[in-house]
Amino acid sequence: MPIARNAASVALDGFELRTLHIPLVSPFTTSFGTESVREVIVVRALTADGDGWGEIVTQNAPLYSSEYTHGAWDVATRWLIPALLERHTLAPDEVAPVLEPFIGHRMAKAGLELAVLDAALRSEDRSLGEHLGAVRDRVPSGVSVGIQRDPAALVETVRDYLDEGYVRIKIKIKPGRDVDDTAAVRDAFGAIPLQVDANSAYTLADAHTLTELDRFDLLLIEQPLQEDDIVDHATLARQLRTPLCLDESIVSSKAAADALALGSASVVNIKAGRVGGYLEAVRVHDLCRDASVPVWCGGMLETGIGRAANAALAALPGFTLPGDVSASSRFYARDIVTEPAVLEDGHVRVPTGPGIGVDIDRSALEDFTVKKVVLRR
Ligand code: SMG
Ligand code: MG
Repeated sequence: MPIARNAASVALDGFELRTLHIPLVSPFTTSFGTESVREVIVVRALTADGDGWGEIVTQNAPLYSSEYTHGAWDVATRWLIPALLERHTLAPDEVAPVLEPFIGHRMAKAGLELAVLDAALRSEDRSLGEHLGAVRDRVPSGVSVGIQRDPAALVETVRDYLDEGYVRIKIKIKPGRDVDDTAAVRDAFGAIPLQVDANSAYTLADAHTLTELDRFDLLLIEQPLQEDDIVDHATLARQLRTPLCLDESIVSSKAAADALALGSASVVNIKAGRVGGYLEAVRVHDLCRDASVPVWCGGMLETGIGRAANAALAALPGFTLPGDVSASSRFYARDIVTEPAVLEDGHVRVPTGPGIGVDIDRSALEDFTVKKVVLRR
């Protein structure tokens, strides 16, 4: 089946940006901190043919990566949006080249690109899944479990997610909360599909601790070392029996190619925000698929906008491992789309409607908005 990845140009009138504060159903703790409220930027592309929606997946603080919400707002309003508005018409695949002179800020760029892509696809009555090359109508759903009070509490939290039907468990680890937490989950639930994510909390000097995890037959260890520790990750990978997966380090398809060439990873977590957009995410997918490297779709606690887009991305053929594409209810009691992602038999459905395939719940959007600006041509 030929994959059509060109979408029509849109006549851009402007962009609306909103910062939202959405409460989480429970605090989410990683090796770098705890979050109770999701601070996120929602992007609305205003075009002659209708609106398009995107999401900038930064966190409130620059702890996962160097990007953070206030910084993304600043660079988007001061530099990125003005550059895009210089163009009268714009195709989705022109967004990245127009923004390319501005270094970094990939999450901000990705959110803007998604809004333009959504507007273009809606105007053509085509779905994002069809556009990206989805081959499945639903994707297996894994869940990312934050660090809990103690291993016993972790077991109870994991039990609830397994009861809901999640098909793969990922637990967050950090020094001092690694081997015992993993052992507790293995002891309680046997051979479930299980993986761990360190969010860069270790150094090569901790290799002895990380090799202890080999005995748990994990699917993978995600991002044990720092973002730019690409050589150290290769050194560590040679010492581990468990597959090493990179998240933070894979900031582009070039970074992915470099990591694979060096042997720094044998699995790749693909996040559109981290690599600068869904179109670049497809390029990471394509090169990993060519190299027979399995990939899976990561998450950034997306609202219904990014969650729908992630389901479409995760339906591409190279996504052979369950992703962090969970039900909206994993994080939110109230989402900002009218049909939030739900778990059905351990899977999330790939939306089939035009564009991202979900509609915005305008009253929820208003209720969570703490800041708003409209920039027009
Ligand atoms: O959206 O399900 C989700 C979150 C998945 O653990 C998750 N994301 O490093 O993979 C990761 C983290 C990044 C966000 S931590 C605040
Ligand atoms: Mg991760």
